[in-house]
Amino acid sequence: MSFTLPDLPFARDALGDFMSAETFDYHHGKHHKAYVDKLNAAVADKGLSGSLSDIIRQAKADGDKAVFNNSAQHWNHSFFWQCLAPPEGQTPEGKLAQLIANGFGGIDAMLARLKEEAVGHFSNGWAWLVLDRDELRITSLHDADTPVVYEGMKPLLTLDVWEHAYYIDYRNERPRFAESVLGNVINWEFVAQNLDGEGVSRADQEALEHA
Ligand code: MN3
Repeated sequence: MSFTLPDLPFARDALGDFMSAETFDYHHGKHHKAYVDKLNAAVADKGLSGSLSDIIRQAKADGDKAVFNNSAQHWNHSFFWQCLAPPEGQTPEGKLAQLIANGFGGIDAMLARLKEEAVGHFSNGWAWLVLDRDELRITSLHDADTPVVYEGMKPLLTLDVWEHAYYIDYRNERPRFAESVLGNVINWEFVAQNLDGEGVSRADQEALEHA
C-alpha cells in the first residue's frame, strides 16, 4: 500500500518569479517527495492502513511522531499547492469576500493580518486561514502540525513558512515571500470552495494497493 506525490495543479514555471520553477523542483520534487517516501516506508514497516487523514489522526492519537510528521506534511503540502494559482489579478469574490469584510474589514486588512501571523511564527510551520464555526480565523501551527487533527479548524488557505519554501526565491526574507505570494498567486476559487467545510478531503488520499 502506498501514497503518491500529487502533480502540481499548474506548470512548474506558471507562477513566474513569485515562486520559481527551481523552487518547485526542490520543494515539490524533493522535499514533498521525501515526506511521501518516508511515509510509505513507515506504512510498509508498520502495516498501517486507511486514508491519509486516517493515518494522520491515528498517528496523533498514538503519539507516533515519525508517522505523524511525514503524513501531516504530505497532507499540508498537497493542500498548499492547491492554494496557489498563476498571477491573473485574482481576488476573493462572493461569500468569501463577504466573510473577509465581516471578519477583517477587507481583503487588504486580512492579508496584512495573515502576513503578520506568517512572519511572526517562530521557526518552521504553516500560517492558516481557517473556518471556525461560521467565522474566519487566522492562526499558525508548528512544524508538521495540521488542521486535520483539530475540531473547529476547517482549512481554507495555508502558507508554508518553512525556510525551504522561500530560500531560493527570497533568500531569508520571509516577509517579502509572504507579501508577494499572498498578494499575487493565491487560488481564491479553491479557498472559497473550502467554505463548505470539506477542505480536509481536498488533500486527502487513499493509498494505492500495489505489489
Ligand atoms: Mn514545505
